Amino acid sequence: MVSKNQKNNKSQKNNEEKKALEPKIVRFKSNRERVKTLLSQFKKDDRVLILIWADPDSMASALAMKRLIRQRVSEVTIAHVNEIRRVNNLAMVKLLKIPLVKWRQVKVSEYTKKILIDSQPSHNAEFQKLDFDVVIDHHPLTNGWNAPFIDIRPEYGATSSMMTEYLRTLKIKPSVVLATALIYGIKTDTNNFEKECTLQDVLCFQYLFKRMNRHLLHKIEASDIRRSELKYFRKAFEEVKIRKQRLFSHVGKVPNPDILVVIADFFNHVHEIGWVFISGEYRERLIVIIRCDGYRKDAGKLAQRVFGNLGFAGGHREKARAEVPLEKLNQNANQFTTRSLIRILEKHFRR
Ligand SMILES: [Mn+2]
Repeated sequence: MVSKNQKNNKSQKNNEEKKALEPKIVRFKSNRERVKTLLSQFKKDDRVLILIWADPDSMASALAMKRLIRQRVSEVTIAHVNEIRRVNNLAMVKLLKIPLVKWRQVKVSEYTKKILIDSQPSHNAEFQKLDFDVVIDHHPLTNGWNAPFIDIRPEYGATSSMMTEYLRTLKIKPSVVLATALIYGIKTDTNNFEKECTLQDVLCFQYLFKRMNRHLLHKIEASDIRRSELKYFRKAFEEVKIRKQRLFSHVGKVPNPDILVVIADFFNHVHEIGWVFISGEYRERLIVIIRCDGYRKDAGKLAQRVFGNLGFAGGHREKARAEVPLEKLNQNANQFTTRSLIRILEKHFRR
């Protein structure tokens, strides 16, 4: 019998051993060699577990991995460690029928091989407990782990692009569902190619574009509001106050700050409105979403100036966000109103 203490000692020792590990990176001469080495990790009777932190890129990449190996092994299961909350991601799972199981429901001992995709073992406490056979990712290389097969390419905008290359190398034509998933993965992780990415990401996008279904993609991208969240739109409309081409609305308590972003983006469509400020309360914090046209305006700088010393504030020229603990504003949650929002911001526009 192993006592709890012994067990703790053992896991502590394991953790220390893992910390000292450094992933051994093999440089492949070609895509062909890389794919061959990947496939050589698997045997016909292997039961394979693919583990992900579910987001569009990881889900698409896991689907592609399943497609690559499903006929070469006896079983492939995709498990996710996080709760999927974003409505777009829920829509992706539902519309593309992505076969996912929750990590809690997985018996790891039933699997002979484990794959980690779009993450590295050091990224998450659950991942850290496991020894992976394959790790494929596009984040910067981290220490504290190793695996028989490693493919880390930080210059890539998305793991979906890397997986598209694997498919192409094996001349596997992706199905409509898989192509649509991979396109959405690339679009999300590169922020529609606004973030840093490589020519490879663009080429993969072009290759997948002919094979995807744009109606499916559009429905996934457009689904960003829950039915239960429509009432916050009504509140936002009731609260709208416009001062000199600046639109303000305090929505009050929200179950998820994402809805404030959707509302702010909506009001940013209004002609002749230069600035949009939408605020709400989430977990004892005031969340302020800022939108403007970015022309001779800088939302990020304004957020910094107004909220920088109170909490988190930042963003780009046309989009910004601030999160401030309500106590720092000397306000009770129910005392904060659209007028308070106007008062905080207007003095920064006066010269
Ligand atoms: Mn990714």
